[in-house]
Amino acid sequence: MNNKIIVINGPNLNLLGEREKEKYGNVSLKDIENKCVKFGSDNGLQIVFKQSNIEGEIVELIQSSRSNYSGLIINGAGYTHTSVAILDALKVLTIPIIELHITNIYNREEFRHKSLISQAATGIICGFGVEGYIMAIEAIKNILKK
Ligand code: CA2
Repeated sequence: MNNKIIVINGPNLNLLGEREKEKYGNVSLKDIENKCVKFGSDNGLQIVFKQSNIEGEIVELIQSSRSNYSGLIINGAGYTHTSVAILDALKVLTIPIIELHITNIYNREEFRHKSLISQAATGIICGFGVEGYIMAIEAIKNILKK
């Protein structure tokens, strides 16, 4: 175990804090990254933050996490509801995986109620706003401690 955690963010999350602030809050992805890195270092964990709008790039990030990380957090954004490729990539991993959503996907439109990637997740956090990122790091920290 190397205490490194990768946080993967899917499409459009690079726009956080710029649009739909009532839904997603007014902090940017960079603000969230800074908060996560700080929380990680206070807790003996190295946090590596990534974002991509491209499905194949997300698959590659997941594949390359296999031997380099002790845990993975993913906000698959729109791909959550559509991507068999991301599910298949996650299924290969043996490290803890937390699926994360800023909003509660179950009180939104019906097409968001189905997550394809949940099947590969150790646990799911959704609906707690951007604080969910810290909750997800804490969840992995507790799993790794066991
Ligand atoms: O609640 C979440 O974290 C979501 O993963 C966000 C996705 C959505 O498709 C999922 O159903 C739930 C959308 C990410 C779009 O991010 C934006 C951020 C700012 C402005 C516009 C879009």
